[in-house]
Amino acid sequence: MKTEINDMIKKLPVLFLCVTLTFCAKPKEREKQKENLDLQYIEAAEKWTEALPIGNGSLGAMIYGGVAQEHIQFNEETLWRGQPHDYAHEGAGKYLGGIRELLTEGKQLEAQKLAQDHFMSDPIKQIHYQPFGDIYIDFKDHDNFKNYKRELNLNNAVGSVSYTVNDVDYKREVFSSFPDQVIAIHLTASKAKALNFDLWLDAIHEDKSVMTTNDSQTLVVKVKDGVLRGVSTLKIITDGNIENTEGKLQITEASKATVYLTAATNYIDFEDVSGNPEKIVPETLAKVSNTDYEAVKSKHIADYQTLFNRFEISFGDNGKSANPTNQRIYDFWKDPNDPQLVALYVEYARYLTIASSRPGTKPATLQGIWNDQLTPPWFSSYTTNINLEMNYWPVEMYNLSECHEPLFDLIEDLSITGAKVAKAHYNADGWIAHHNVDIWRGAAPVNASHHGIWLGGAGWLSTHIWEHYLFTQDKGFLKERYPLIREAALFYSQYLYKDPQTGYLISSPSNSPEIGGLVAGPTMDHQIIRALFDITIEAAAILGEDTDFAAELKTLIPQIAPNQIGKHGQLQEWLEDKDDPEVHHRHVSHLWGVHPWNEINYEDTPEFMEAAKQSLRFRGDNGTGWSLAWKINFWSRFKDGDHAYELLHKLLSPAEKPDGKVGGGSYSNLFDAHPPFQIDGNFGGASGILEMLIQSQLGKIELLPALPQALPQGSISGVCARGGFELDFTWEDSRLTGVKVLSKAGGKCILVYGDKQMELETEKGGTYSFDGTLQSL
Ligand code: FUC
Repeated sequence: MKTEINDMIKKLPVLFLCVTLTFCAKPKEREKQKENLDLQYIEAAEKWTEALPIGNGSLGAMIYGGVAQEHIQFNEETLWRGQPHDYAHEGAGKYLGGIRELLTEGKQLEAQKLAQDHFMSDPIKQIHYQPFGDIYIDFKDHDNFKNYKRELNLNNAVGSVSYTVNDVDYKREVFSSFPDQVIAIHLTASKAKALNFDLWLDAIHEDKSVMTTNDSQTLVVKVKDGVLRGVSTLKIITDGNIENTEGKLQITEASKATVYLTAATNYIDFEDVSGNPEKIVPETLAKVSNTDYEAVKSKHIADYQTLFNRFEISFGDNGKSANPTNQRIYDFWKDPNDPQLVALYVEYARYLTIASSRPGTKPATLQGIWNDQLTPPWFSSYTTNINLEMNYWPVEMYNLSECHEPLFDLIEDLSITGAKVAKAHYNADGWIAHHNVDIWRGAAPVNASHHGIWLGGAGWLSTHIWEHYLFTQDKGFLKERYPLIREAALFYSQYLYKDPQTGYLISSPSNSPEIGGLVAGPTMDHQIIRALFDITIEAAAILGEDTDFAAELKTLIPQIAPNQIGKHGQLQEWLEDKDDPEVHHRHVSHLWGVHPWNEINYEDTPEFMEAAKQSLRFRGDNGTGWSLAWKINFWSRFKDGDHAYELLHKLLSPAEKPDGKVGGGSYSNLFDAHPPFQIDGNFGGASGILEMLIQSQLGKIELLPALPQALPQGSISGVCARGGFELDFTWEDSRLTGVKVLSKAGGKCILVYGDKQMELETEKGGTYSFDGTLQSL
């Protein structure tokens, strides 16, 4: 008895501590549920899109996981072709009036020609993001192996490869550390001195050199047609012997070895290339090279988990999560009944955000930070007529708000280069960006006039600043970045053109991305400009600034060409009623007002909602990866979760099907396939899944607005809503069972579930719990 009491007493403080911790736990301290969050394979990667990505925002790598030879292809985000350059075309503005007149007269081809000859970026093309280098590790006599496993663990952002040769277990771990700015590779063998390998660096650049010392190698690359050079050094620490043999580090009789690699370029910003990678690289390595591997790993995991562990999502696990990821993608195509894969897709997008977009880094490109080609698809740059923004759709919702910052820094750069373009091309103040941007922050219209002259860039990007404010309620942030919004609005206020035919203010010349050529007055632009004017007015009022300018914008809004319903019952894509229901183009730009924006919604404009749905039906259910992803978001806003899930089914199906068909879907490493690989679909798809579960665009938080039948049970926690709220909620049998709201900023919170609505005044830091009928607990 005494012992039992003693035991109880011993346990008491522990129990008490647990209770206290649970009660006090802020969402960021939440322990991550141990759901299987591994991407896992029983074979090495053969293709790049089978390799597994790691990244710390700037330093990324793709791990192939070969047995006889490991190949780790790596990138550093500032290695691009080209040089500081002002792409504005001096004198272009002289032709603006002529282009507009030709469009008004219906002479589209002449307008496009005039624009092509005199109005385009100088030069007409932007430039490419570059791969950096390759790490190779050759293992002797490892051809006969068993128990092979290759994994990427999303819980700690560590990739690993393990297998057995002659009863010796070999293991590699690879990660990219944000705190230490290195890629770390750790190799072990279960038997002493069994580790023997050659290690070296290489690159596919023509201009490259490799220098080897006792325990390190340095790769220097120079880009073609440009001023940037990259320096990368790896250093090995091992209990075995190291020899420099024919330019390779030969390691023999080791039990363990750690390789640290870092890389840098001379890029400082879009105007300055005076950086000194020869100094940065050894300094970075010196800080880490005497540190024990386990310490570097722990620091990496702790840093990563401060971001990753804020959020959890689960739809249950029907046992398929034990299967290799490539098999799961294939099985999902046959039968989309693997709810855990849907949760994994969201968590993977969060992983990719953290890996490609950390404060202080550049935003995620079309491929994040991962690229192995000297001439990658679409330059692996920033396409702003959908792709760049899509990369950031889920970032606030899935609780990675600070990872949004690189986008705001890019907007800051564009406000400088885009101001020159505004002057040179439109004789206007403020700033503008067209459909493509590169690391030199080119903002002028590129490629061809029929799609390059698209005027939505500055407006759409600026809405991200407002969204960040809505989610965080951070007025300091709004004050700091508000000038970007105001200067974009200033541009449009001067650029809008009174259509001689309709009398409306229209956007001309422009384009409905990337369909129908150069036109006067595409619907999307007007939606974007209205949204921008609205948020400028609201932000100015919050900050107590720019009263006169806000009043001017208020008078402009009703003059802008409105949304219109056409003869097929569709939302018109253009000023004229000329939509062709047979055209199944991947872009669905005129539905911008449904998602990501909200001027078209069931409450205020149900008839436009129906028309938009009609347009989406005409466009059909096929598309490139990002197009499928956008359609998931649309169908969620249309509150048709089952239709949204049909699109998700396509997005989560193999990009390369066994029947030889290649289409929008997922590669075996779960990278989105346009095809080719584009990361936007990963982020857009995750956003679409979240939009099925929670929407907050109309000043209310709607729970399970578009829950598909395929996801009847689940839980989500740490998901964010506009107004500064963070929510945890659960559902069973397709019905809400409970919800908890954390109010980060105080103020009114309106919760909606089905036909129930609940309104409460919250206090900053307060938490509020409800049952499935929204009754307070
Ligand atoms: C736009 C899209 C293409 C592709 C490219 C990067 O031009 O129309 O589908 O995603 O961006």
